[in-house]
Amino acid sequence: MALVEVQVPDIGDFDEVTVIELMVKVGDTVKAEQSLITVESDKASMEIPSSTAGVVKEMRVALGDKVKQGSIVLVVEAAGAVAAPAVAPAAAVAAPAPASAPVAVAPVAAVAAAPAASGPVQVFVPDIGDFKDVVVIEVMVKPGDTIKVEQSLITVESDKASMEIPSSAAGVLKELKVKVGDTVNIGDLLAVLEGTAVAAAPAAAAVAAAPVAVASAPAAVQTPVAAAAAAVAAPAHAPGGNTVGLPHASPSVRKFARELGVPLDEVKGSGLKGRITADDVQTFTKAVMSGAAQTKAQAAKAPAASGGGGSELGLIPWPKVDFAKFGPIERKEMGRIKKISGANLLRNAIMIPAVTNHDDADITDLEAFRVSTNKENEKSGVKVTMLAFLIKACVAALKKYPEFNSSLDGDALVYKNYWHIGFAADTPNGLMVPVIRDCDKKGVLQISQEMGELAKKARDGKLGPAEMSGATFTISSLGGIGGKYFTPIINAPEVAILGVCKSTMEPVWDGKQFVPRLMLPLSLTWDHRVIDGAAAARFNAFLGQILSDFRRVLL
Ligand code: CAO
Repeated sequence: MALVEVQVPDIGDFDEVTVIELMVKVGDTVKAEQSLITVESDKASMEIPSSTAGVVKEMRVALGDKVKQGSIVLVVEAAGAVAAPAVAPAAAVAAPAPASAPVAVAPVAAVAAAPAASGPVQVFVPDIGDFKDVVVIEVMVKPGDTIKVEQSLITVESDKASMEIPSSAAGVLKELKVKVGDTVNIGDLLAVLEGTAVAAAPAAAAVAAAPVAVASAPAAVQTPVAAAAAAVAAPAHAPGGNTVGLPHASPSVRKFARELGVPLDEVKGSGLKGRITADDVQTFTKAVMSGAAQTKAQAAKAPAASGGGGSELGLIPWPKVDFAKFGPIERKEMGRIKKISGANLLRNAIMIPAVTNHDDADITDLEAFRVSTNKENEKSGVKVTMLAFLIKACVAALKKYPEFNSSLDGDALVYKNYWHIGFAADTPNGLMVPVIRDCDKKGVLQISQEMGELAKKARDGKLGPAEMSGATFTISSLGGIGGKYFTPIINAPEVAILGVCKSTMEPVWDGKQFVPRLMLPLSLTWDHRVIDGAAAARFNAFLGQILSDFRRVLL
């Protein structure tokens, strides 16, 4: 068995093209004519076929490599005599000429009928190789546009290749004779330009060259010629295309996307058959820049960052408003923490069937106790806060109703036999949730002290990841600020969160009369997949009982 070096055949006028896809690997058995790699220039993409059957022994190219005619793609251990054309690079080079025809034609393509001066200039579809009835899949210009020589006018696609058809003349586009979905053939009138036409003499020459090469190719290499043509043409970007799976877009759109760093496979195509157009790339870029959408890479960096544009949920797009139309504006990038917490909140708000129960707890006696404790402990420097009592009370309620201290894992519930309580802290950088561990084992004084330290660290931006992880339940207290009730968002994978607002003196009916009591508004949000409404009401009621008589914590 002979080792055969498979080379890049004649690829027309392109000096160098980039390898954008490897379709085989070492050890693969390839057939003669099977596509090996996809290469791309700024005007066309094509697959390079194997001229021989056999087993791939060595890859000589990698993604991103630049190759040109004669570059060795890979080494095949040839099966049988078919190796001949491949080992004879000269023949192989000569052979695939027609294959390169659509490629070679593209940049020099449309032949101007009127070669000079001003006035109307007709632009026709040039020689596009063996392809007939190719479909116009993209129109890149519109009447009124000023067109340069060799500027791409349309993209056409056969079942085997896609290529851009450039203009051979310069001028203002007066009339476009084709539209998306039309089929065109060599010689069809494509456009009429007004202006100084530039005859495409070299283009015409190049166009002519391709058939000449084909015509002059020796009969013996006609088969590989055809093979190469077919393989070049393989539907690299065909929607739902066979082996390839590349996004469906023209080479210039690919180039445009590459320049912007846009992951084409994440762009939704609005063109014919879902083809991605330059406008789609622009729209995608704008959406990412405005924060309305995220690339998969961004989502991976901020793990919870999903649901950016809502497109995956089938939602209508986020409204795009030019606020400057209505008055002066100032645009400021959000900070990193806000972006991350925003993405988490969005996911949790969307994904969790959450319900919020509101209730009031009578903390008159507890507040009196807290105030007296703080007076007694004035010298210790540790101030006991209402939140510390709430943490202890919640631990008691979580122990009584363990599903509130659980997490969903598929169809199972994970009950945690530890009680780490997170508390929302308002910081200059945004919302953070430090976690106090093992609150069941700590007294109110120790919890108050740790809370003070963690809140300071949060505000100073010094919280480590370990200090923000592992919570089993979270409390969000706006008590120091104000408000009555709110609907906190669950901090997944926890299944419930308690929101607390400012306590106020209220007249409470004691059965005989109204008496002034200090009432603390509670808002408990819970995951309805895990918790039932009755359980939530019981949890709140129990919490209220503890807060109104804290001795119950001991029971
Ligand atoms: N009712 C009435 N007064 C309350 C109260 C309540 N429920 N809770 C606290 N207070 C009082 C305190 O007693 C304190 O008063 P004094 O200064 O007279 O003693 C004052 O309000 C300030 O308390 P604080 O907010 O500094 O302390 P805290 O322990 O209650 O809270 C912390 C600490 C870190 C939770 C808080 O500073 C904070 O960041 N809260 C915001 C949390 C938040 O943003 N939640 C929303 C998340 S959803 O977007």
